[in-house]
Amino acid sequence: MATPETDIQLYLVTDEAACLGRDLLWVVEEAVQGGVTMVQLREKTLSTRAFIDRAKRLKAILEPYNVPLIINDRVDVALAANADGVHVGQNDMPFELLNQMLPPEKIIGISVENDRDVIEAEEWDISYLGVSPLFETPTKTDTQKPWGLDGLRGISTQSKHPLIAIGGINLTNAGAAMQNGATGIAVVSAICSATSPYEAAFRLKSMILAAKEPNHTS
Ligand code: TZP
Ligand code: MG
Repeated sequence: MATPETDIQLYLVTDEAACLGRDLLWVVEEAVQGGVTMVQLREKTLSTRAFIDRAKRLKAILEPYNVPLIINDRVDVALAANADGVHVGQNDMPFELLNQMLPPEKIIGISVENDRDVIEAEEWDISYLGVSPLFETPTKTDTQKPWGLDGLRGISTQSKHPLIAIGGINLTNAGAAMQNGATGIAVVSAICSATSPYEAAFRLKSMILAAKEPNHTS
């Protein structure tokens, strides 16, 4: 497992429907220019071939910015597109198998939805935990109970892994997530559905950086 060169900070998870008819690759590039530091390609309906094709095109866009590309669920697609890593949930490829299948330099992220998931993941050499969902969100509804800020703080006292909070995060609560133990945040709609994905990413990134300042008070 690899650690990303820099902190994950602002992680964009893609959702074509959330892009409101705009080109997904355009949305992602705008967001990266605004400050996104990692991108996850999350496709639930594409054929394998179309998924690989999209991943390759996204990789070519992200490479000049030195922004890693993570593939949701599909280790085969990640390997075929030479992506930088894979993100899995609790019903996807188990960590031990993923770890055997991926070269050691690849990033592995895992979603945790309850305390047992967190404890189990402590044993594993992974790049980050996705704290999922932090808040309730219409973007993904097949989840367990949201962690909330108290739950996030609890994980941060317990886990050695970087914590990336995801679910219902936007400009109104990104700062609170950071102040309650997140090392970074992941968003879908706050960027994909924003009028300006560039502007949304820029503002979210500014909040994250402000919350990371040692004498930050608010
Ligand atoms: N995993 C947990 S919540 C979620 C995913 C992919 C969706 C987050 O979407 P949004 O729009 O940022 O709430
Ligand atoms: Mg999954």
